[in-house]
Amino acid sequence: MAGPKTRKTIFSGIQPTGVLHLGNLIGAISLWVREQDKHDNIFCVVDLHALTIPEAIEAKRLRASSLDVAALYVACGIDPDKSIIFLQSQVREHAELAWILNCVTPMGWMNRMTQFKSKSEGQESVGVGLYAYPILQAADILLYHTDLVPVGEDQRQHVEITQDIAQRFEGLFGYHFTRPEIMVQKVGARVMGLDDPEAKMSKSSTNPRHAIGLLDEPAVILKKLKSAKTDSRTAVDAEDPGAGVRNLLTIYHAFAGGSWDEALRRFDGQGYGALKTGVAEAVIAGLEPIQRRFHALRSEEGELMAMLGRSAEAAAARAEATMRDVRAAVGIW
Ligand code: AQP
Repeated sequence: MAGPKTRKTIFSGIQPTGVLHLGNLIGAISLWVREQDKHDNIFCVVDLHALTIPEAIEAKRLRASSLDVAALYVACGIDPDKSIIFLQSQVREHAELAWILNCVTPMGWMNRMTQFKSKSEGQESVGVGLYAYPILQAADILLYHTDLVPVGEDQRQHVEITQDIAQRFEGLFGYHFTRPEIMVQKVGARVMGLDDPEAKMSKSSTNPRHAIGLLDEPAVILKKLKSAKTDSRTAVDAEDPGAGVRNLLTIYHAFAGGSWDEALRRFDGQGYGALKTGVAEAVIAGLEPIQRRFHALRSEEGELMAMLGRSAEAAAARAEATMRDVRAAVGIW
């Protein structure tokens, strides 16, 4: 019989809906890397979630995009010997638990989800999958009896509803899921768009100057940062940086290391041109080894697939153990 857990279980994932950007790296992946030696880690490429906006994904590219994201996890520093890295669609229990949780989650709870409101805006037809997105996410998290969910600030509402769903399920069926807690970065939990410091940096923006992709070339990174929106002032005021400048300092801080105060002091009084060049230099230097490792990993697709296959087996064994009890609790086979 398994003894009590000695380490907390971490679960998190990213949708393979496009090239990952600095928000994904700073808000999520770098937090996973920082924490991975302390915990029992499970990192997923959530390709089933990517299906929730079918218009936005290129079906033919989705399999390749999922491998890109998995390779980026490793290239950014997730160690497959310390962490389970797998593709969500390879562990069928995610969809099975999501269905069961769909049946116990009140629609009123889903109607409050702000991400659904923003992602469904402007869509001609909205699929039921997008509406139920947080329930699939709850299934991902609960399946592994996750203690901590390291994500960007935008995911707080989804982790909270996961706790509510777990509580409701226990009330109905008497089965106890571990209640997950959110874990966010102190600085960088919400990286903003370079073109609009009031909007979250996102993969789905159509403005080419909005986000820095993790695979962007140095010249592209410099160009995007040079065009980043700041404000009508000309020099950095560490006491009161505007939203755009604060965002650039957040990006710098993530790559330069050190404290937030050091990042502020480093550019205090300097012109915005110098700030943008300094941030670009730090980003280019930080992304260079990631890009090198990524291309090496992608050139050995067989090895990448084999690693993902082993990890999917490890994840499936854990997911199946949970599902045996869940099926019995709800009375299905
Ligand atoms: N701008 C951000 N700042 C900090 N963290 C962020 N994350 C996303 N954007 C930022 C975090 O990255 C993880 C992966 O997110 P996702 O792709 O699964 O979903 P998302 O939040 O919808 O991400 P995007 O990039 O905005 O993609 P699209 O445009 O496809 O929706 C999560 O931990 C998220 O918090």
